[in-house]
Amino acid sequence: MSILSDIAELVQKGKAQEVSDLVSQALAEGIPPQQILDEGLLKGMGELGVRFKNNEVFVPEVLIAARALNKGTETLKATLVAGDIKAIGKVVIATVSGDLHDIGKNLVKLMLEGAGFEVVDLGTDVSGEKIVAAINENNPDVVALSALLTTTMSAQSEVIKAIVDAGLRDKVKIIVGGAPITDAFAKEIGADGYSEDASGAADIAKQLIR
Ligand code: B1M
Repeated sequence: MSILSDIAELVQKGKAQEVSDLVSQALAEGIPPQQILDEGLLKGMGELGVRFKNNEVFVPEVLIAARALNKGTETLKATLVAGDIKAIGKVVIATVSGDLHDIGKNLVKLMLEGAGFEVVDLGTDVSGEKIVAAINENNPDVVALSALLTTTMSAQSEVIKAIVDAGLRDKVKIIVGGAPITDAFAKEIGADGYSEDASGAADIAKQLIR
């Protein structure tokens, strides 16, 4: 389907407005949002990721592409997220300390919102201390932690420790994810749930609050 490959290519070129326009066009043509996400937006970022790894493109190009991808997912959001439904629960979400990657986190947020959760997004590079403060302030049912670097995986464990130390562990369920995270790692650090992808994270959050 050429519109999807066009989206993938425009993500790599960082053409935010064109990406957004083509996503709207794809939706108008009746292409399912999940397919636009997987075969257009994420395919583009996946291909760029390979070129990044091979030193064919560098941080600025990847940042511009990330902005284009985020703009595309924003355009999808209206379709993926239902309107005026009562929230089924509240989630505090963050990318952990030392980690600036937010595309996966944003997708998890989108899927959680689509599943009916209210989501408090603390952004990237978030410390355990800030997460503890956000739990006290927002009283969430679930804390969702993302990490994309092998060097920041351990920060997920530090957040869980901070939550335990603050005496809040019984008050929240904790889910973790991100490319280097595995189910075994999640269990090892004492998380309640793990998913390798964003829609799975929303399913697990729903199961955990049941
Ligand atoms: Co970064 N980066 N990056 N980067 N970057 C990776 C992750 C890397 C694999 C690239 C590579 O070398 N092949 C590599 C990590 C190596 C490692 O640790 N093993 C890497 C590196 C090394 C770095 C820097 C150190 C590079 C440098 O400066 N020399 C630096 C670190 C900065 C920092 O964070 N302190 C860096 C910087 C950047 C940019 C800023 C340029 C940019 C981020 C922009 C942004 O996010 N706004 C960037 C990007 C875009 C990437 C790649 C290309 C793409 C990541 C991405 O967004 N993928 C990435 C290579 C790759 O993955 N192919 C790479 C799409 C996204 C949808 O997938 O985030 O995995 P992902 O989310 C998935 C799942 O993981 C899951 O759901 C999503 C799919 O449905 N998921 C969860 C994520 N969070 C979840 C939470 C859950 C459940 C599921 O529950 C709570």
